[in-house]
Amino acid sequence: MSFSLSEQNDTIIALATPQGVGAIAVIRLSGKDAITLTNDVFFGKNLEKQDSHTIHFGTIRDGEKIIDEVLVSLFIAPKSFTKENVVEISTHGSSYIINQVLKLFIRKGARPAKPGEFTQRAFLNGQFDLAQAEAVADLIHADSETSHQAALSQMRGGFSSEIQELRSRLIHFASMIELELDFGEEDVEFASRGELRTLVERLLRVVEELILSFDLGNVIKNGVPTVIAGKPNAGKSTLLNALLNEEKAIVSEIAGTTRDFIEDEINIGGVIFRFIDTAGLRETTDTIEAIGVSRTQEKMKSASLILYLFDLGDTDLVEINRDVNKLENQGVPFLKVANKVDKGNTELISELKEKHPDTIFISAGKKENLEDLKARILVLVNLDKFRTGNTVVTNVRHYDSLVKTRESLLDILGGLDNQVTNDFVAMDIRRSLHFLGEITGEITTDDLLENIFRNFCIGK
Ligand SMILES: Nc1nc2c(ncn2[C@@H]2O[C@H](COP(=O)(O)OP(=O)(O)OP(=O)(O)O)[C@@H](O)[C@H]2O)c(=O)[nH]1
Ligand SMILES: [Mg+2]
Repeated sequence: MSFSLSEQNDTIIALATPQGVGAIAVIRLSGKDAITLTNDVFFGKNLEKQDSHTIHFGTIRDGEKIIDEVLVSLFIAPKSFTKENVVEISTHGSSYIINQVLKLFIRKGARPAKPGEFTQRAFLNGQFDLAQAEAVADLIHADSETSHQAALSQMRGGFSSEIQELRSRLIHFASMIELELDFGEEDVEFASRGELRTLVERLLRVVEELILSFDLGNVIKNGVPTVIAGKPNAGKSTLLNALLNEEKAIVSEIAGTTRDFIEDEINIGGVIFRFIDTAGLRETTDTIEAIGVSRTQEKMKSASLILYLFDLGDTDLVEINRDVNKLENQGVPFLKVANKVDKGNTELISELKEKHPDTIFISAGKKENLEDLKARILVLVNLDKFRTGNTVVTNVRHYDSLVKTRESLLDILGGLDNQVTNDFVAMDIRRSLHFLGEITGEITTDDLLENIFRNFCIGK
């Protein structure tokens, strides 16, 4: 464990709001002496005689010197985030005041909190399980509506309760089989192998679904990788700039302007997209441009979405059909985007409307129809499944444990198929239980805990 038991008894203190100047700052204390220590330096009501969940106005003083007028909120154990006594002091948000208050408390016996120590105490005191504790960190770092939703639902335990229920059913089987082992040579069967197989298969389905959701979870956290691809001069860089509302990429009438890829994030309807502008696709003898083209092809393979952009004035149906065919074979979802609609070309436009009715006509240069394009992008990535509250795994640690769980579950099934002896089945079940338990924190190692809480910021 990263903290010794005696450290667990300390009263810890940290700034809970961001560093820097703000209208107010909140300093948080947690521990047995949180209220006594505060009462010592607070001039106002006697805090030790007040109810939990009350707020009190007064001054913080260092001897005779008034440091600030403050509001003190009291949370008496166990009705607090950490389940310990917690005091939150709202001061004015100057770094001078904050430092004076922190120093004063540390002189009186509080200890500066380590990163994540508040959340770790909450976990150790049974406020929530490990998956939920990690969700607290994800929630703080969530910067879009969808990633916020994912973290929130995980913090509320949606993810853990599913795992816990399945795990407890498996524990039942484990104990039955252990019991059989106790009977040694006798031919008894407490645990029906048929039922065990059914349960393991069900578990496998859930675990596999969670593993699959990791891709979606990743996308939610890091943005949907979206590649803008097409011939040189199609207007790819112009489109990136128009979506970003800034002149990020160089635009010119020279074909082959963009050589390396350029990327940036755009929030569309609460979902973060990572747009990647690429080198135009063409056969080229220029070495550097050729490297750019091969990078484009790599980016296209790993994209979640491709915007296939073409210049209405510089292509024909034969070429479009050929490109669309290639894209269909690649298997990455794509949108057909016809650019430079402001320049016309009525013939090709009407051909497209007939043969490719799903084409979107835009003018990147004049910023026309971009809202339509955004709406179509959102439909294509379809995150609705997630919005309705389905469980999404966003955490690499959970993902690892799930993959290991899957392996050991498959081992149980393999063992049943090959009619291995009970002790082998029991061993595989124990392994599955171990990995499932790793996710919720029923099974933890010192390294694991330290790793998780190290990623928190101080004050959390
Ligand atoms: N009329 C018109 N011109 C446009 C439009 N979009 C882009 N252009 C022009 O097309 C030319 C090429 O634009 P870019 O954005 O550099 O094209 P690109 O696809 O990034 O080209 P490469 O980087 O060479 O692959 C520039 O002169 C743009 O001003 C549009 O919607 N209408
Ligand atoms: Mg370009």
